[in-house]
Amino acid sequence: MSEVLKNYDLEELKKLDNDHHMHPFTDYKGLEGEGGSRVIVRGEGCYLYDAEGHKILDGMSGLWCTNVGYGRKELAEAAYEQLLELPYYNTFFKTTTPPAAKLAAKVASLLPDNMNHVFFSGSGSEANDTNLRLARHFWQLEGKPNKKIIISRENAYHGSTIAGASLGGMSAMHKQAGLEIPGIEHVMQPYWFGEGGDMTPDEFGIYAARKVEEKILEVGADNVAAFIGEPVQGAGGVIIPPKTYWAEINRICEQYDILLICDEVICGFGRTGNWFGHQTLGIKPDIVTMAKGLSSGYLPISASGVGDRVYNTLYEKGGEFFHGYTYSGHPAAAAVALRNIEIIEREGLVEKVRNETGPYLAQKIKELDDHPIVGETRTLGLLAAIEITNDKAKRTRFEPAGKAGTICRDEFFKRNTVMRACGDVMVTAPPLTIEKSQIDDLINTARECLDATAKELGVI
Ligand code: PXG
Repeated sequence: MSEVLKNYDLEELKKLDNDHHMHPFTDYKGLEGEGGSRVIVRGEGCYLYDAEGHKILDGMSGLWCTNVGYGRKELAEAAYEQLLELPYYNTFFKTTTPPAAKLAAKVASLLPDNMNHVFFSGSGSEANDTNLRLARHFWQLEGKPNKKIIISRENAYHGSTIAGASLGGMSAMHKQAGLEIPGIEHVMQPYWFGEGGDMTPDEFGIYAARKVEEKILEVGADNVAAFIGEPVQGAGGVIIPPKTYWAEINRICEQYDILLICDEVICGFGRTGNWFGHQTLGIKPDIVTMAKGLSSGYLPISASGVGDRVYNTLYEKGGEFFHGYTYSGHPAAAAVALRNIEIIEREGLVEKVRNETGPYLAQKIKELDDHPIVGETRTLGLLAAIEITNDKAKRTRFEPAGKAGTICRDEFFKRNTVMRACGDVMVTAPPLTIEKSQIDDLINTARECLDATAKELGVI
């Protein structure tokens, strides 16, 4: 880091930020009222350091993305070397660069056998825009131009661009921009704790999947291009579908000839104990969205994995695909992503999550089940959630919704630990390098925060 960036005056920095910086997903007046932003200045392993010198355990991997942890010198070197050699060139107009070509091949080798091509974008949102365009273009080329509708789920998160937010099922986002765009339909999410009622999880998994089938029958299979889903909904609250759900979705997509888009932006690159969530959950995707863990967030890059069925149609019948971004396959970002994948392989991080830290996190977080305000804990690999409830049997919430989660999140903040609140669900997704002793710290802090939350709510 340059000295200029190190020699900041904290108060001045906060003022500049407050006066000029519009943060994402932020209530501007509210942020100012709370004294502005926390200034993060450094990262190492699973820890962040703020400008006041606090050491913070990052239970969220930044925003679900720093899979190999912070402070990886070799990722900085990969960027530096590539920036010196060739900082930028595009991948349009019959050109490529060594990192882009190698990364495409590497990512394809990790994807299913029938998925051999990759389209690069800059972010998860852009990749999902790409996917929407790919799916509609595919069906036009197949002579079925009416197959345009994309079915998604309520409370899904697929990004913040117009297509990303439309594909997502966050009603607050839709309201602010008059979304969703035409041709997108939302059905029930497979969220047993919140919406499963008296059904067993397995019954509910089938029930929720059949909502997709009902929607297809309602709008007509001849009008449906694709179904999109996160293997496990991340931002929605680490919603791990019942075991029956994805098998039924596979069946439905096959039966009605609908493309299956798997949004692996959070679940990819080891998070669930396999390279991808679709492997862990037995999903058969035609298109896969990747971002975040692809480069561990060190530089922005995303990718769409494109299955042979879609690719071959574009190849045989498509002519030019009129789509692409200035930064598609950016050489420095691609070089970092390649080195990042190398680190994940070399350090056996996927296996570590599957065999060691994933099971350990599952075991430790289960110990919180006895807490008076915990309704359920659930994990898959290094994704975990704690449901805060005011009635364990009825699975109901404290009023008003979201208050308990906010209190609990603030308690974590006070203890220099990051866990995120999705409404009243506390979620964690630590770096894949996390050690068992750090998982102990995370869960011990969680118990303290739940105690403090229960006290503030007048429960204990
Ligand atoms: N798909 C999924 C499944 C995501 O989680 C995106 C697409 C969009 O990626 P980009 O790179 O365009 O942001 C995401 C991003 C949160 C939070 O608060 C989650 C995301 C982004 C910002 C905040 O949990 N996920």
